[in-house]
Amino acid sequence: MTHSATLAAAGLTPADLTGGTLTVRSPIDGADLARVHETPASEMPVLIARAKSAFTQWRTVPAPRRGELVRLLGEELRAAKADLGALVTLEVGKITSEGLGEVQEMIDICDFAVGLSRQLYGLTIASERPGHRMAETWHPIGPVGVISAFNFPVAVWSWNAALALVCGNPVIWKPSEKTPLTAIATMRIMERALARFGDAPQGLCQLVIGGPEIGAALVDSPDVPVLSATGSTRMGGIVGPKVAARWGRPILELGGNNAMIVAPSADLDMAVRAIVFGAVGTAGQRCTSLRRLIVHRSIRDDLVARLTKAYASLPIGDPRAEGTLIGPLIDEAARDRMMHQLTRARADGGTVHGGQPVTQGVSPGAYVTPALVEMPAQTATVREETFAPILYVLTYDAFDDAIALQNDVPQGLSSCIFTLNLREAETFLSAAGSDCGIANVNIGPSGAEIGGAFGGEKETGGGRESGSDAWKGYMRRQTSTVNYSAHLPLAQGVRFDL
Ligand code: UN1
Repeated sequence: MTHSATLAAAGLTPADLTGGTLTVRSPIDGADLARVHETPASEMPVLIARAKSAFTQWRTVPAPRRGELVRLLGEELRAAKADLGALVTLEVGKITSEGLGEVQEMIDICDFAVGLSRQLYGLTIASERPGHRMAETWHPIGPVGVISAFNFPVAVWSWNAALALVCGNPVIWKPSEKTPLTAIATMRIMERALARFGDAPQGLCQLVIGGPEIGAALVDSPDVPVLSATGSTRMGGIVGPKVAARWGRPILELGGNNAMIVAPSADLDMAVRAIVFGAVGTAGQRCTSLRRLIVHRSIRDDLVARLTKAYASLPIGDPRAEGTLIGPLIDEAARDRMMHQLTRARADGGTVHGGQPVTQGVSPGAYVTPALVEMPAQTATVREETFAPILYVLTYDAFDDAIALQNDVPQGLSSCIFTLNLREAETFLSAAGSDCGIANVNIGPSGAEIGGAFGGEKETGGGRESGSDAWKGYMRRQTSTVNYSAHLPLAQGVRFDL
């Protein structure tokens, strides 16, 4: 399929693609895809006001009816899955099956949110006073700002939007400047769902396109009570304090430095498959990508040999081609950062296998061979997240040391262990085990299902999105006490008789 056919199939029109100031290039071959119109910063107050006014209507629509909108969105996404998936591939460079998988993740969260729209459960609480009833109720909170990253250009919006909408909140979305096209195409799909829904307020779902100034308008506005931001720790370090300073609620999903402990009893065939998908899938550009292997000394040489063999045969190239497993990095800057980190790792005493730019047999783009780096220790280089397929290999002797190494990085997103030893598996999951938001046994760190809460601790930012009770982050909690007696007893037995 030509690029223009992919763009057209995803519903993008010449007006979307021309006449603007933001240039979009495909990482597949560097082709110019579009010049997209940016939202003038001066318009942001109007757009935020529109969301605020949509809120006053949407919050009173019964939640199951709000769920109907998300159900329709799920239907439209099912119909558009192939076309939107292909656009994700074109704009981000993910292989076809991962582009489709990203849209499936959107469909899954819609299904989850539809069910949730009938389950925004509160509590009844036993009152200590006679003739009193206590309850906890969840209410809509207001416009939710979503700042998303290039690597999951549409799924992360859907995690936030599907929950925010059933929770009664409008959504304003600022996608990465690298991926406005998938965002525009997603809004078209949303518009179809809104049209079928019928009477949703204007301004319920808005898209704004542009750079830091546009993001700052959302970050700084007291009319955006929840701001969900996905991206680097550096970005979160700016956004989080600003939102907190105006008493807003940040939901931050920032860097990861995800490890796998491979214990002597591990099923190595399974471990190798999980390692390769975790480290080189999405060209190492998931926040959950596997970045560190912590391997027991007794199996280290065997595992490294198996991995170097597996790495040698990985098909790298056009992500649209059948059989390709590694597409390009998002841009040249990403490739340069990868090469820079490998130079640092060598200077730290690391032995690097792979990690070369690929220029033969591929279109112009930031194609690389994934790197496996045997490290003498967990140096400062290893402790940094690099958004590229670099896998550092570290060695351990005692199990406690493996857990200590796993935890001794600033980030705390995802983690895993391969072991058939129950004591090791349960210790890893215990309070004294992995300190990450996600901890897995005998599967890799990436590719989480939407049913669980997604996010992590420490420099990962502490936010939770997607499943479980992450919806509570998009609502305000109200505790109410009703006195149906003819007396006015005070709590804690306090006497205050007039
Ligand atoms: C991200 O990289 O920002 O768990 C999200 C995963 C995907 C989501 C990744 N479901 O790898």
